[in-house]
Amino acid sequence: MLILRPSDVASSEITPEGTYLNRRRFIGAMAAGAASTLVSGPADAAAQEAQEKLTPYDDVTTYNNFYEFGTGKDDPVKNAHTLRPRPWSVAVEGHVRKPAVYGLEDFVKPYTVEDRVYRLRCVEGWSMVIPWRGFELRRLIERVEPTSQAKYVEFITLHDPQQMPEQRRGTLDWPYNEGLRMDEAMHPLTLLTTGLYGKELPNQNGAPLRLVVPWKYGFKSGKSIVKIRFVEQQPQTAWMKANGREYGFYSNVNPDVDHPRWSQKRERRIGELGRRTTLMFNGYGDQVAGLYAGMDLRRFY
Ligand SMILES: Nc1nc2c(c(=O)[nH]1)N[C@H]1C(S)=C(S)[C@@H](COP(=O)(O)O)O[C@H]1N2
Ligand SMILES: [Mo]
Repeated sequence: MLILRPSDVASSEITPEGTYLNRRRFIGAMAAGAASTLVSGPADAAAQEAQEKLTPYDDVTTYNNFYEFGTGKDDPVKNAHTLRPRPWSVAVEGHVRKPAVYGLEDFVKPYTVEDRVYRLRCVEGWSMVIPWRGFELRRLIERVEPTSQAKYVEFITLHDPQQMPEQRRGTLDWPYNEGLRMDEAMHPLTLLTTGLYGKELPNQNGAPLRLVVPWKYGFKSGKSIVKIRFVEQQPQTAWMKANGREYGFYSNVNPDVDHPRWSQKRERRIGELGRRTTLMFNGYGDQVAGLYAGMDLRRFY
């Protein structure tokens, strides 16, 4: 039997956007555990905390990548009203002892954490800082009891051209899918999110359930997930199928491995002028570098 730990942040404490930069809240988040911190290590903690402001809600929800609604940054906010995020169910299948179709309410509430502030680094060279509401994916994984054959987890987005009109076109091989190695999926930083800035996820951000893996490029964070499949072989993802030379399975943020068409050394933080240095593993190296010990990250990009 799993021990459920309800969020220790009461809903009455949820801070409205704009007041998030209260220094004490950030210190509180750090004390609560390494996994919930924005910063990568004690040495640069104070500096990072001072420098990294949350990306304004209006930018987070109007400048998006969600190709099911078009390829322009402002297409998702204009077009995603056709998505119906409720009711919603998620099928969990493959190498698990307890396959199931879950309604969102089945497990979300007791596991929910608020205010997980993560950087999101798009492979295109822009980034944001977003406070998520969600739950650690490992809670769901523990619940469905994967067998020893489960080596990878695949995440599959809704496939319904009525709700996602761009799926009538061949922009990608629909449905959008992504994947993680089992240890990456079990990492406490890996979230299934249901909200941001203390509110339900807007459709354009991947309502009602969206993966967030902060040390990887943004495209690994699949939106509007309807299926989670435990598999033995590394899945082919939508982006690998579109261009496997440019988009690998791991896709860890890595300033030393350029995209074939551009450098990944720097990034533009949305809302800021100028560029910042991109950090190895997006700044989460202290927590995740161990997952890749001994791996050639140029080969496994
Ligand atoms: N289903 C789906 N998920 C997706 C995408 C997409 O096109 N379809 N785009 C990805 C990319 S490239 C990025 S950078 C992030 C963007 O998330 P945001 O719009 O919430 O900032 O979502 C990712 N998840
Ligand atoms: Mo992206």
